Amino acid sequence: MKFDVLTLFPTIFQSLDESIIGKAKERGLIEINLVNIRDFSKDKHKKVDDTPYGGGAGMVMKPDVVYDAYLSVKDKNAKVIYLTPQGKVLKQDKVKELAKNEHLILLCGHYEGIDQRVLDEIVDEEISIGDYVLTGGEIPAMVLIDSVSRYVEGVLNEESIKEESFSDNLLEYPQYTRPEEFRGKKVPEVLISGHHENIEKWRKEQSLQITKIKRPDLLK
Ligand code: 4GY
Repeated sequence: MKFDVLTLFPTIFQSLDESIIGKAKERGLIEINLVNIRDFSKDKHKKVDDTPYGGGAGMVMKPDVVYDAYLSVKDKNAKVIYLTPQGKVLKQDKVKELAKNEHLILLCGHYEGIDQRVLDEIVDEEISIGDYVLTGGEIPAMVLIDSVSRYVEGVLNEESIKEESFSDNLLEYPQYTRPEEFRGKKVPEVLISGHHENIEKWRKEQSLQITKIKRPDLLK
């Protein structure tokens, strides 16, 4: 699966070189192509933003520069996503849906945002990662890449996929590792018993209880 990311701050995405997503890149399971929007400024000062018409604080990203960055990766089969608090709030079902795409183009705004005309011209879908305001779309784009990549074949081990579909729409049961006793607290007996049926039953119960207590809205 390929992600093209249009951004003024490509170095923000360096954390995607680590851990599971970094491995997935190395193994060629996903490709993350970072496109620096500034490279498409024709201005001698590499200007990418300007003051807003009608006045007001801050700067607006120029439509022509963003459009030329988009043209460099344009693909009729790709979906163009703009990360914005105005978008539909991202949920796991949507994450799974997005993972069916072979090619996504993620547009990251910064400052006061991007000129509306180029958004109207190129954006297929607006997505928000939650009801709060960030300084740019870069962190939301990384959230989308990370969550979607988990559904790309081979990125996670098959075990975790099975366990996840088993506990669909529930919160995870608690996990324990050695030592068997920590600050006077023992690991639940059933997990040491080796009785796989009982362990499965206990975990399912825990998932349900924890969901009831912490996120009852998920059960409705
Ligand atoms: N929340 N979910 C979000 C955001 C910042 C100015 C447009 C969010 O997705 N994006 O807060 N984005 C703004 C910053 C340009 C995006």
